[in-house]
Parts: sequence; structure tokens; C-alpha cells
Amino acid sequence: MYPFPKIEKKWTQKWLASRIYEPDLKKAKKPFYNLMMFPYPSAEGLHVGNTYAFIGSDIYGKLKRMQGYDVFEPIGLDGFGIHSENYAIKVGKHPTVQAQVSEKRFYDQLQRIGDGFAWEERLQTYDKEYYKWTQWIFIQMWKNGLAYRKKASVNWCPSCKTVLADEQVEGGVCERCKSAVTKRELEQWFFKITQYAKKLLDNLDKIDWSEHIKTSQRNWIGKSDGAMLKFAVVNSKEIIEVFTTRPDTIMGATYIVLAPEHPLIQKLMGKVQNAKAVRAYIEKTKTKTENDRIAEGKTKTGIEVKGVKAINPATQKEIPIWVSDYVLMSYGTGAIMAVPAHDERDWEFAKKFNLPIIKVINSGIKFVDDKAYTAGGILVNSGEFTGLNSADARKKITEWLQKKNMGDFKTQYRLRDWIISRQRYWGAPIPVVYCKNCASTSSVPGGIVPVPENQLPVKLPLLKNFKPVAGGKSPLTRVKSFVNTKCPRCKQKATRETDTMDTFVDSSWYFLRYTDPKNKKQFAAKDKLKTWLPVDMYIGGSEHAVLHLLYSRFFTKALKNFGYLNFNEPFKALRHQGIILGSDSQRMSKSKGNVVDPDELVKTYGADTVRTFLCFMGEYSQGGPWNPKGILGVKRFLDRIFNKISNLKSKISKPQIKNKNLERLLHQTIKKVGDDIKN
Ligand code: ANZ
Ligand code: ZN
Repeated sequence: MYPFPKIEKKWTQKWLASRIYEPDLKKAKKPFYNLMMFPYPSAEGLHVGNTYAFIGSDIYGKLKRMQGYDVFEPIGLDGFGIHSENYAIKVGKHPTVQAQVSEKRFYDQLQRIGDGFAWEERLQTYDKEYYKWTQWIFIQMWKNGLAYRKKASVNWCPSCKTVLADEQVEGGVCERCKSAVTKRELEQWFFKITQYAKKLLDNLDKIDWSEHIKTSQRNWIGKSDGAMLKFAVVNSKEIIEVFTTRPDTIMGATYIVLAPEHPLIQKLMGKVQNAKAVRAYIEKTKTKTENDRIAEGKTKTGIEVKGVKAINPATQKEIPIWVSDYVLMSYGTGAIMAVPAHDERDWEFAKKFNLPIIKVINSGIKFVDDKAYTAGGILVNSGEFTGLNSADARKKITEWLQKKNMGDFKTQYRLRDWIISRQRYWGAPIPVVYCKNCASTSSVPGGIVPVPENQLPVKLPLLKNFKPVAGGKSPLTRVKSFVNTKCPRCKQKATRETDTMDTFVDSSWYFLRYTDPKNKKQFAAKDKLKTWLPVDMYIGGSEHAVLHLLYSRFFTKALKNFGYLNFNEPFKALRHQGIILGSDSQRMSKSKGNVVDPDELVKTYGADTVRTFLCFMGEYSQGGPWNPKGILGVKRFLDRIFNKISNLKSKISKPQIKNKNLERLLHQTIKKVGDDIKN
């Protein structure tokens, strides 16, 4: 029998003492950065499904090491943020206290599974030496015009009592707690990720990532080629700009629809005959979620803005202006030209409110009169453009309007700016100060003064009652000694920003810090970054497709533009572990009560058995059901090998193979094992 408790204990200690898994970070000759997504402590510990990622990734790292690479395999804890705070609340502990517990527990578990971690570089995102640099990056974003504050209708989770980014709302519910997300008008901090939309999209072609994630990111960024067209408002200097992917249908645009939040509505209010009713409609739409607003098949609501009309730039006809919440302020210009004959939502709307429907595209087949024909075809009822096909007409009509200064070609992206402020305690404070004096006496817009870099970090104060409150205000507003400060610019009385940063800000750059976690002068020294980055192989869950994996790409591109990095993409290759199912054939998860504790398994069978078993479960990216019976077979296999070797009469010092066939078999085996591990 293989005496694993003795052997595993001895060798883990030896690894640590001899620093065998600590590569020379400055001048490794053959660097290989083997990264795994660091865990976030949202539960008491890791279960087998979680450790699958860390074990598979480590096995690949060990292969690389045997192939002569200097493998760097760091680990840490993504311990700041809402998931850790929610867990602390659940177990009734303060997050600072719970952080200590989690650190010990998670690192213990990770040590026991036998991974070759570079423990000396471990980092925790809540350590002030770490979040100092998170704040520093915020300041760089600000200086470069990529951080801004704006009042907007934002996603609000009533249960987490905080604002959420669009990426954290999945199918209308909060990514963390699954509560239905509502809308709120709040002033928030944004990162201008949209400035990188094109680069984020184009670069996807150049990286070795799973197709599935690339597709998710492409869809999320959502590129649309179309036109920006101008509709003049009658008896006014105002112009309504609309984004359309179908300029070929312009002769069929029979009315305009503005989003309820469209600023023009307020501007025109003086002329509006039914102002009271319009205001009431707008008020009513405020709390609706985007999903409810845009879903096809939902009953359309809306109101005509009476007393003002727009002019169709192609037909010169006057057309009515409506307000409806099926048009979103956050996409395009927040206004559309409605073509009910060829767009389904416009069709439903026109039918409901009895608006004219003019067919301008012929399908070539029999025209069906009871719904919109949304594909391309041959233009009809379109003056000089009649007879053209849709593709040609799109180009010709846009060019024609371009000449009249009434339109232009336009590429539009769905991607929206990332809201990074949270009304929660457990996160990095946003390092800015609001100064009334600076706002009034000098040119400081909004009186927003960033905290000087040499005064970072802005420390998170210890707050006993840290729980979130419903009013949309951070718990930090209750800490007067934190809020009241001096303006770094004019030294007058000022107040601090009390929101903290989204956890995903912390995790957007941790892989950079790993190379130099103790650096007090920079987020990481240039030579270390140069040696290790970009990451060679990144392994983790695929659920972060448009969250962490998109944000990290954005950070990398931004930091490169600011001159701190010399590469565009953070992760050269990316793979995902599959999902391990519990005994009930459902995804293993604490909340389902179907988890298997890796510690128990390691105690009973040894880490090597657990690791080997996980590898033989099936394809790594597929995962599969957890089958406790199979593990005994693996254990017996390892026992047999151990017995064979210990029973040898003489020690093998240097293998000498004289038999040609045996030698060939040896090399075939080496190749096969190497290839299998890689695959
Ligand atoms: C006229 C038209 C005619 C349209 C037609 C479609 C079909 P994608 O592909 O997603 O980019 N649109 C534009 N801005 C909008 C907003 N803020 N809220 C809701 N809808 C909006 O879709 C672009 C199309 O979505 C645009 O083209 C516009 O409707 C609508 F036969 O314009 B279209
Ligand atoms: Zn000031």
C-alpha cells in the first residue's frame, strides 16, 4: 500500500523549503506563466468542482516544467467585494474577520491538493498594498478621460442594495443573488470601455481562446453597420438623429420614436400640447427594466408628442413624434425612425396606435399583410431608388443623404460603459474628493478632485455596522471622519466619495501584480512584466465570458495606451474546466447541498489519487458526474505501481535500456503521455 500521508506531507514541506516552485521572476530563461483564476471566498471553502480547475491547470504546469520551462504558477484570493461581503453577512462576521478565516481555509485546501504554487507571490485584493494600486489605476483612467461620473438610469439590485454593471445582470436578474433587477436614476462612476469597442472586437481574431467565449464577447460588443440619419423638427432648430441599420427603408419611415429619457423631450416641452400626459407616461416607465421594455411580443405602450412634428429627410413629409419605452436611451441615439412595414416592434406599435404602414421593400414572394417583412428585397414606393436591391440601396441612400448633409455611415456598438461604483462597504474606496470651493472658484468640473498619487491608498475605514442600506447610499457615508476631509487642491473643507469599486476592478489586473506583489513604487516593475506577460495559459470558469475576461482585456489595452505595458492582450491562451455534477446530476454547488469536500477525499485517498481520478473522469473541458466508486480503482492502480517499485531488489540509478523494442516503447509512452496531458 502506498503510504500517501507520510509521503505527501514530506514532499509538500520539501517543496516549500527548497522553493522549488519559485521561478526567478527577474531573469527566468524559459518563462511560462501558467495562471488559474483566483478564487473568491463566497463560501466556507472549495468543493471538488472548484478544485478541478486548480488541479487540471497545475498538471499542465507540471508538464511544462518537465519540458524545461520555468513555470510561474501564482495564487491569491479575490477577497474584496460583494461576494465576500455577502458571505460575511451570512455567517454573521465582519468582512475583515472573515477574510482571515477564508485566507487560512482556502490556502490550506489549495496546499493540500499538491499544486506547485509560487506561494511567496500570493496576494489578496483587500490588502491595502494591493488596493493602493487599484486606486492608482482608477486615477490613471481619470487622467486619461476613461473614468467619469454621470447621472443615468442604472441597474439596481434591491437585495444586494447596490448598482450593478450591465454585465452583472443576466436575463434580468442579479448575477450574484438572482433577484430581479430594477432601474434607478443615480449618479455613478463609469469606465469608458466603449472607447475600446473596436479593438476589443478585432483582437479576438488573434488570440487562442475557446470559440465559445469569443462568440459571447463578439455578441456582447455587438457591432452594427448602418447609418446616422437626421430628421429636422418642424418650426424649430432641433434635429433628431437616429441610428438605423436599414437606411434602405427610409421612405417607409412614418413616425419617429424617442426614448422616454431623450433630452429633446424636455427641450420641446414648451410646444407640446399634451405635456402633462407625456410627463406622466415618462414617469411611469422609469422603474421598468430594460428586458421588459424591449422584449418582442410585450404589449407596446407609448404616447404621441402632440404639437410637434419631424420631417422625413427622404420624402420631406411631416411625420408624428412619439415617445415609447421600447426605444432605449442607451443604444444608438435613443431615437429611431419607425418603419412598421419592415420592423416587428414598429409593426406592433403602429397596429396598436393606428399609425400608417407603408411597404417599401418587396419580398419577391407574395406579400403577407399581417406582419412585418424584415428581410431585404427589392425597393418599391421609393422614388428614384425603386428597383434597387436592399444592399445597394443602403449604400446609395446613405450617400444621397450624406450629400444633403442629412446623414452619414455609422458603425454602432452595443457595448456600454462599465459602471464601477458600488454602494457597498467591502471594496476599494474610489479615490476622489468633492470640493465646493474648487467647483466655484476654478475650472474643476463638478468639484471632482482626484486624491494625489502619493496619498494613496485611501484606506477603507473599519466600520462596525457595515451592512448595505436601501437608499442608494454607501455605508461609508456614515463615517464622518472618513467623509470630511481637506481638498488636496485648495486645502478647503471637502468631502470624500463614499462609493467603493466593483470587485471586477480588483480582478482586472491581479495577474500583473503577481509578478511583483511587494513592489511599493509601481504596480509591477517593467522587467518583470516583460519576462512573464502576457499569460501563456489561463484556466478558469467560462461564466466570466463578458465580465472578468472582457474587463481584463480592456484594462490591458488602456494600460498599454498609458505607456505601462507593451502588449495588447493579457491572456494568450484560455481554456475552461468542465462542470462536475453532484450526486443529483446537478452542478455541484453549496446552495444545492450536493458538494463533495476535497479535504475528506485527500485525507482518505491522498492527493495523487484525487488528482489522477479527476484527470480520468473525462475530457477536461467537459467535466461530468462525480462517481465516488471510480476513485477506489484509481487508488488501487497507484498502490500497484508503488508496490512494484518498492519490491524491486536493486535500486535503479540510471535506466539502461539495451532492448531496441523496449526503448521505442518508452519513447512512444513519453510522447503519448505528454500529448494526452496537453489535450
Ligand atoms: C429603421 C429600421 C427599419 C430598423 C427596419 C430596423 C428594421 P441593431 O442591429 O441591434 O443595431 N434601434 C436603433 N436604436 C434603437 C434604440 N435606442 N432602441 C431600440 N431600437 C433601436 O438594430 C438597429 C435597429 O434597431 C435600428 O434600425 C433601429 O430600427 C433600432 F426595417 O431603423 B432600425
Ligand atoms: Zn478644492
